[in-house]
Amino acid sequence: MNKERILVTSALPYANGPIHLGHLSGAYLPADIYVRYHRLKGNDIIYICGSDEHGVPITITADKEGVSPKVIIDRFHEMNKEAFEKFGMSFDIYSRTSLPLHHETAQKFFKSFYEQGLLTEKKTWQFYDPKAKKFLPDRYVEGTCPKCGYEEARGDECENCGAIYEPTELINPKSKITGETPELKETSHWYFSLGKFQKRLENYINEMAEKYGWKENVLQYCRSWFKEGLRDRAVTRDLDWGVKVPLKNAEGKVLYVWFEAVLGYISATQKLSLEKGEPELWRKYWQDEKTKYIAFIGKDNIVFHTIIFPAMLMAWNDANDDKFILPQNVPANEFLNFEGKKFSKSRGWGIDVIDFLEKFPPDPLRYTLGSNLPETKDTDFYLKEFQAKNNNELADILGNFVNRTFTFVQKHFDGKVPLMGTPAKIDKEMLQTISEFPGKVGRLIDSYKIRDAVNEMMNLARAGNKYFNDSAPWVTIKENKELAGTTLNICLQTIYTLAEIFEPVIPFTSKKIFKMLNANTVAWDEAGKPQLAENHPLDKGEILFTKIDDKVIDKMFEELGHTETTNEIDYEEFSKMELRTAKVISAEKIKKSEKLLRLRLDLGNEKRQVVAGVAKTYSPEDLIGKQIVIVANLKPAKLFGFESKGMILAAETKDGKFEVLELSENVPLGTRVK
Ligand code: B3M
Ligand code: ZN
Repeated sequence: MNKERILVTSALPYANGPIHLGHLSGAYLPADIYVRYHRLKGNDIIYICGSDEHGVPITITADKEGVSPKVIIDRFHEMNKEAFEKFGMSFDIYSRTSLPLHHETAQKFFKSFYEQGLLTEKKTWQFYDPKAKKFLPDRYVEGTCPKCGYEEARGDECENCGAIYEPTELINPKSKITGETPELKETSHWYFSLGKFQKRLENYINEMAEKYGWKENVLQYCRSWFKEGLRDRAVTRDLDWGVKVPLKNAEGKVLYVWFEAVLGYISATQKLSLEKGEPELWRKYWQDEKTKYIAFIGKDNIVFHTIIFPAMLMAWNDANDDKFILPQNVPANEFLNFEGKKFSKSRGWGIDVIDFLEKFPPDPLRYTLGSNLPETKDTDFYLKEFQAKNNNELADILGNFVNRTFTFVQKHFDGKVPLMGTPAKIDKEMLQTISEFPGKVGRLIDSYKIRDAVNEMMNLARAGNKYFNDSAPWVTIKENKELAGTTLNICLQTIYTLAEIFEPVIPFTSKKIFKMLNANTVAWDEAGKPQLAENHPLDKGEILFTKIDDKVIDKMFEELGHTETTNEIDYEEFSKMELRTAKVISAEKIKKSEKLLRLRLDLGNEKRQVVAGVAKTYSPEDLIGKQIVIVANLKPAKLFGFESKGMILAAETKDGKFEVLELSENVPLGTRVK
C-alpha cells in the first residue's frame, strides 16, 4: 500500500496561562490520537505545535503581574510543555513564536505581501486610553458585541457568536487597563486585502469540503463569513511586544498576533528541520503537493485557519516559486464545559492539566476526554463520569479482561501462549471479530469521528470478556485442556489487538500491555491477525488500572468549592415553596442579639416583618432599599420576642458571613421566583 505523507498541527496555545482540560479535548487529544494512529499505519507524519507568545493576551497577563512579557512566556511555555508531555502528547516539536527564526519567517511573508501591493497603509481612528497613555489594541478593549449583544465581547472577536470585527465597532467599549471609556485617536495601520481572495477561498473550501468531508460546524462558520463578504483586515498593532513590522516608518508597531501565529506552524517545522540537521526537510511537508495537511483547532479559531491562513498562503504562492500546500481539512471541535459550566480561569472553575495529573495518571483522563470529545456539539466533563469511566470501563472491562486472561495463563499454561487447537464456531467468530477492529477503528479516526473510534475500541474488550465467559475455560480446563488452551490463545491475541488499537488513546497502558505480552506493535493493518506464536513466553502480569474511590472525587469537589446535592427532591416538592421578591423598607438591630436584624419588607400588596441572621455581615443601612428574595410561606416563628414571617435567601461564605441574594433588575414586588 502507498504510504501517505501527512502534516498535522494543533493550535498554538497562548503562553499566558496553564492548559486546562477544555484545551485538551478541543485541539490536542484528537490530533494526538490521529497522529499516533497514522504512525502505527506506517505513514510519514509529523506533528507540530508550540507556544503562541505574542499579542495582547500575553501583555495583559504581564501588565497584571507587573512583570515583562518575557517572564510570562518563559514560565508558561515550560509549564505547558511539561503538562503536554505528562499527558502523553507526541508532538515532534513544541516550538515557540518568540524564536528569531519565527520573526524572520513572519517578516518574509509580510514583505512579500507588501511588495505585491496587498498591504495598504490606512489612517484610522483607534481607541486610546488617556489615563494609561496607550493605544488599546483588540483585547485591551471589552464591550458589547455589535452582532449578538454579548456583553463581555473581546475587542477583536466575540466568544459568544464567533463574529470578528474592528474594536471600534464594539458597543460601550471599556479599557481593560483602567476600566475607562477609551478615546479615539488617529494612528495608521497596514491592511491586508483579504477581499481579493474571497472567490478563490470559496472555491478552495468547497472543493476540499466535497472531497474530504469537512465538518458541518466548520462550513457553517465559513459560509457566514463569505456571505457577509471578506473585508480588508488590519494586520499591524500599536504594541511593543511582538514581531516588528519590517518597514522603515513603522516604529512602535508589530504584526497582529494572528497574522504571524499561524506562520508559527511553518517556523516550528523549520526549527525541527534544523534540529534534525536537515534544514530543507520542512519543504517536504509544506511544499509538496503529495502531502496532506490537517489543522486541528477549537471552534474559536476557525476563521483564522480556514480563511486568513489559506489566504496568506495563496498570497505567498502568487509571487514566489516555493509554493505552500493549503489545509486539506480543519476538523475544529466545539467546547468542553466543566460540570455544566464554562471553564473560567478568573472564577477558578475547571482543572488545569498539571494539577489533574498530580492526582491521576494520564490514560484515564485521555480515555474519558476521548470518549466524549465535543466533535459535533459542546460536551461536559464531569468528575463522576471520569470516575465511572475509570472504574467501570477501564478497570472493569479492559483491565479485567487482561487480568483474568493473564492469571489463567500463568496458572495453567506456565505463562506461555497456549497452543491453538482446532477452532470451533465460537473461536472462529472471535477471530473474525478481532480481525475487523483495526479497520473499523481506523476508518472512524480517518473520518475524524474520533470519539466514536475511542468508544469502539472498548467494544473489543467487551467482546473479549463475553468470549471468555461463553467459553468458560475454568470448566473446560478440567476435562479438555486443549480446548481451554485455544480459548486462552485467542484471548491473548485479542489482548494484543487491544494493545495496538488502544495505543493512540491510552499509550502508557498500551506500552504496559505490550511489555506483559513480551511483544511489540506491528503495522496497524496487521494487528487484527493473530500475532503471538504458540509457546511465546509472556512477561509478568500487572494491574493496569486502580479504581478511584468516592472520597477522592468528593475531595476534589470540595477543593472546587462545589457542593453536591445529595437529597434530590422532585418538582412538586419544590413548588410547595413560595419564593417571592421583596424590598427592604426598614432595618434595625435587635438588642441582645449579635446576629439578628429586624427587617420590614414590602411584598407589593402586603408588608411584613422578617427577622434575619445577617447582622454580622450587614449593618441595617446596607440592606435598606435592596430587592431580595424570601421564602414567603414559611411558618411564622418568634425570635427574641419578634415575630418573623418568612426567611430571606442568602449564601453563607467560608468565614461565616452572608451574601444576601439580590435582584439587579426592577421586578414587581411580590413576584414569584421559580
Ligand atoms: N493562540 C488562540 C488560542 O490559544 C491562539 C491560537 C493560535 S493558532 C496559530 O485559542
Ligand atoms: Zn457576538
